Amino acid sequence: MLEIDLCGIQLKNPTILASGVLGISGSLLSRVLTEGGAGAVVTKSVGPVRTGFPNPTVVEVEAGFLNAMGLPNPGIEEFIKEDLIPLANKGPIFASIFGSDSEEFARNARLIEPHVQAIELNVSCPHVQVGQIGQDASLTKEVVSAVKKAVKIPIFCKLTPNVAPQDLIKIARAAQDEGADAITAINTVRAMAIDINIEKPILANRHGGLSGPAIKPIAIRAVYDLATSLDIPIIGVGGITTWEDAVEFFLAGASAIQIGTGIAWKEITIFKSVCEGIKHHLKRKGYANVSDLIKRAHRSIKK
Ligand code: RRO
Repeated sequence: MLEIDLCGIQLKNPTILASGVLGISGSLLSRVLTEGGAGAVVTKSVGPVRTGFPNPTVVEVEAGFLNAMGLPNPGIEEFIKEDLIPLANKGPIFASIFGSDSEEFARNARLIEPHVQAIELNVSCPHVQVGQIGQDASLTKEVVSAVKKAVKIPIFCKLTPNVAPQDLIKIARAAQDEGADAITAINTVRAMAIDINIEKPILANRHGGLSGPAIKPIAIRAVYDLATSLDIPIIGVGGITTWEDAVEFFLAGASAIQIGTGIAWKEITIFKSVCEGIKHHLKRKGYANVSDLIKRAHRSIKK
């Protein structure tokens, strides 16, 4: 009932660990698949070595978290050796990669391809320069095209909400035209918090990305709008903490969903509880599987 086929990859359920949360080590990725019950996991974004931004890098705000980690990672070669090789394709593992240009993206994709089932292109971090690629349709096109030529496994392009709504669709179409197999929507929302006592921004980087329940309606809007004009699957992400949230994403047009901050909100077994809730909902509604829900909220405008 919950099994899905995502770009030719069989998942036991439609819940996926979002990049950046717990995907920092092989053992945590493995725990999310087994103990957590996720259908697949996405790694932390990896690419050239980066130490990340100084602390504070995370702050809890109303209904969410604000982060400016700054893409900290040990470098793609080290991550493959330390974390992916020991996992030896234990479950559907998707690699989130970044680079400063299309060649670097393609090189990183080639390096990681043997160790994962799909690649998610992070062109959308809201507070680092490389995240600006995803704000521009032609730069996004170049990256997707280069990676598509470099690897055979499916590629997902993760988009930023930090663009005008019409540009979000243009950028997604550009990715689809160059052969992206799916779109992941959305990365975090550019935001800020200020400490009223020290009278300065709380994050050392000043700006950060907002995640958690606060951004769910923005993500729902993005998925809904994208579903009106794309032919490829959309992976919905942004503020999911309950099965009801997941169902809302399917109705908007998502074929699968990712959970990230929801783990901090609840616990690692959130994937299992969301799946249980979806299953009961499908039964109650008399649906056979998740695909019966996908895009149903569009039916009044699309007959
Ligand atoms: O590492 C980060 O600061 C980060 C990344 Br790569 C991203 O894609 N989104 C985000 O909110 N933070």
